[in-house]
Amino acid sequence: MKVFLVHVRDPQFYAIPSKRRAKNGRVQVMGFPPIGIMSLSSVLKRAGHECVMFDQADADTPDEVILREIGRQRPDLVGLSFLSTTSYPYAKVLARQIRAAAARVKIALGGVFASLNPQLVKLQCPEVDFVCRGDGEQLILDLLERLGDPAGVLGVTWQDADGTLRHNDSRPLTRDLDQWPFPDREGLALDFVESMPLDVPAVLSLERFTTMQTSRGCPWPCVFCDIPIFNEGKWRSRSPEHVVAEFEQLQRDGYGSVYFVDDHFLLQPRRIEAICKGLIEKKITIQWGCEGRVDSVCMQLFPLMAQAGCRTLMFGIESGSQKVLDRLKKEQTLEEIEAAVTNAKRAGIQIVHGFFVVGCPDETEEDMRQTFRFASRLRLDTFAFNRLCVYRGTPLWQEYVRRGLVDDASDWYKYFKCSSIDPTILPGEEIHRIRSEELRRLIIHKLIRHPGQTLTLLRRFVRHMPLRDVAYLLVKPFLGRTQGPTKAEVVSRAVEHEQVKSAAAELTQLSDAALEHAIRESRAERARIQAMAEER
Ligand code: B12
Repeated sequence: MKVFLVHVRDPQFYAIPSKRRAKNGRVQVMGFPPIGIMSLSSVLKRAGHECVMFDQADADTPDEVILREIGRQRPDLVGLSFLSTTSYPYAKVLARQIRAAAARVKIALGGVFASLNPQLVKLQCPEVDFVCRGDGEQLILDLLERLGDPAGVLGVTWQDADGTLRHNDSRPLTRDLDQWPFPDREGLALDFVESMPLDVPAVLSLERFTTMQTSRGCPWPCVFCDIPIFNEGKWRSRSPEHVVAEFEQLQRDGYGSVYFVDDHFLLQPRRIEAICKGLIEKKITIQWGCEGRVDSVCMQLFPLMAQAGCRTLMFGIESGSQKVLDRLKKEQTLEEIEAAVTNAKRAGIQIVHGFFVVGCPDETEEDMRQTFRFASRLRLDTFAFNRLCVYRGTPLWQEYVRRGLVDDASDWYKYFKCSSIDPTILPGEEIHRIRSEELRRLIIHKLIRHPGQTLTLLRRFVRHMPLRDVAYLLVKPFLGRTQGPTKAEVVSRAVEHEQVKSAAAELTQLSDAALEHAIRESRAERARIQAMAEER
């Protein structure tokens, strides 16, 4: 059978101009590859199906091309894959357009957001035939065998001929992840460029970049995260041998850099030790990065990890106030954070990153300032201070429902900056002011007290980015609030600004009628910005 898989995303999160191409002629995208559809594609191809992938970040295949190809090639199934609440509006609009263009094609949706809200999504998107929950590998194979009658396909939510909503039983989580082939990375004509995550999109390396998933899930109870629900509180992993074999394949394919998208890579010391030893033994030269908790029992393995090519280690630090950490149910201490960062730097990990959140429930101005003071004590190379947001499926969402701050029936497809709905949080403007002030102080502190560390990092950026863009990254916090993209941002397209995030949140709050228009407008706006950047 023929399957089309589309990775739906908000293109604003991707910044490299469309005309830029890798040496092999492929369009370059700054961001992560769509490893979800790549995983499904290899499973489909191994089973003898035909599979064509599209990524909405690919300027060569805008939606019109995807629609045209659906009309021309008439696939048996179109699978739309998207991760988060932020990309749901795009998935909804695309599903509608596909239905309008091809009345009979079967459409399936999958990914974290769809998995957590299946009935609601199915009712709101009647154009979609199947909402698929959880792991998709076996599910999509089973679905292809029962497209006409999916009653027996575990993990599918659908509507029968009478219009009755059917929510098939869930699929038991498979622990044997080694059974699946490596993702089909070569099936999509795109090359990816590695940048710092989310709010610091500075280019890290121009080596061929990809992501890898070596484990799924995280058992910790942080109130802002929905991963424990998505994975039923379980953590499952691939064997070290399977992971090392994938690295060997990637090395043969010319990749130079890999980032693990595991929810908690640092969970099991014996497995990590075996992976690192395997990478060293097989002479893998690929540099890699991962994220994990600071209280990891793997800390003594940091030197071995560095030796095995671990260049980047990202910690979910969240706050420098123990009170806030406890409120977020982070179950980690400030001492553990300091120990983890110090040990990672001592071990020779080149880039140690701290993810922080501000605008947390019950966080006072003093707590927030304490977070920045704490960050300046840590030997972090890079850091990001994002506003805490709330998503359905998380314990925090449930708390807000109980407190009457969100309405589960009408808000389920929205997400909010916590500061815009929770009265125990400082107002957004206040947070912005304190954050800007403290960020400036932190940057000056880094420049004066740790000039070597800062220069090493800047040298890395300068290797791959125009000097003016790097300079702009540094001075941006000193420029005050800007309206819309500044000239320099237009030039680099490598600097995200807060408005993009706010616009993404607002988009999820629009009525369906306004949605299509808003997306069209924002795409037109982006095309204008891009054209200006390319003109220069
Ligand atoms: C990597 C990652 C990113 C990358 C994006 C990578 C990409 N290609 O787009 C970056 C860093 C850019 C990112 C950004 C954001 N992310 Co993110 N991200 C992740 C992370 C850690 C891993 C995703 C991944 O690669 N998984 C591996 C692949 C193999 O799994 P998968 O895609 O889920 O696919 C499997 C199944 O879902 C299923 N499946 C998927 N699609 C389909 C389709 C069909 C038809 C079928 C049958 C099956 C199926 O089959 C696949 C194989 O089993 C997840 C956490 C997680 N575990 O999912 C968070 C996560 C998805 N992100 C999250 C968030 C909030 C965001 C941001 C909004 C953050 C922000 N404020 O900016 C942005 C939004 C970006 C966007 N436009 O969507 C939340 C989403 C919560 C929610 N309810 O919305 C998550 C769950 C993290 C969390 N702990 O809460 N993210």
